[in-house]
Amino acid sequence: KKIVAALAALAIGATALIAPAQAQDKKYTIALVPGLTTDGFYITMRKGAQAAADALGVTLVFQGAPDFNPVTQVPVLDAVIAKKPDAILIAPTDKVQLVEPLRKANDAGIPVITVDTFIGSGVYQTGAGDADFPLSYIASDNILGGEIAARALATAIGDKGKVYVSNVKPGISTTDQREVGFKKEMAANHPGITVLETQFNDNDANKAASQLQAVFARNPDLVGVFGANLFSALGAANGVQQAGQTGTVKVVAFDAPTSIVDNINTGLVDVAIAQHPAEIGYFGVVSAYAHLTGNSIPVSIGTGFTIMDKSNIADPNISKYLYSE
Ligand code: T6T
Repeated sequence: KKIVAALAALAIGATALIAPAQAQDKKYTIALVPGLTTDGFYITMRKGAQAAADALGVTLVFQGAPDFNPVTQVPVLDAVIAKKPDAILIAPTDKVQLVEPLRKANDAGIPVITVDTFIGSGVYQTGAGDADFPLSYIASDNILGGEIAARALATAIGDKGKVYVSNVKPGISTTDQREVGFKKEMAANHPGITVLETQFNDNDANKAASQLQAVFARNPDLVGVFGANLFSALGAANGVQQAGQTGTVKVVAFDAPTSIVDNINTGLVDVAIAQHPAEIGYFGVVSAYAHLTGNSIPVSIGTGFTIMDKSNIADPNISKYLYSE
């Protein structure tokens, strides 16, 4: 019996020794397809992904489209699939339109993890629905982010008056959820606030700025705006400035490009809600690697927020969450 037990222990020991060595021999390539390439949010995500890739000896390929649009993202994805990476991390630019293109990757045996945005309902590996095949979803809690934005804007405007959401376009999981969270919080806890119709800017800051001025022209008693992503927020803030309403029309911004610091310091933006995109990238690569080396991974990983305002923006523990350029 003892001999059998000893042999079994040896066998287990031997596998334990061999498995990591084999894993190290294989040089994995992981592709990261962002929502778009020229966005501080995804540039920062790439840095986090690269840090994990360096630590694990993985090759990271970063390939994306210049704008946030399924029409330009799908051909990039097709090109990435054709190169047969070991895994794909992707921020799908539409929760419906990216399902079939991503299924091609899955059918080709390439594991898919979505980062930042999701497809379908974002609840994966349930056996229900036709879009639950990705292995994991790694992102901010965007409903919560919208609620935080609503509370911040309510505080800034003394809990009363007209506000609206400057948003990208319907169908993007993240920004849809931020709007849902924002409206839910306003309806539940801020009866003195009227939320006007959402303005969709197609991720174009200039369009968001013009829309701010048009909404203000129709509603001279406008007191606040929630910019639901980086370009929506910067555009809305520029619109407030161009309308000569700095400090009168309050701005709560989702995302934290470096230019937000000036906007906060001059009082143009009251609060910025920074996501932690480097963490999303880091844990994306670690999760893909864990899966490729035979380990199970969480079906979802949530990353946090850092709330920035005039009182804390100079603190390095806060400003370290500003996005890279
Ligand atoms: O807000 C981020 C990201 O979370 C969203 O999905 C799309 O817009 C950003 O990239 C900011 O521009």
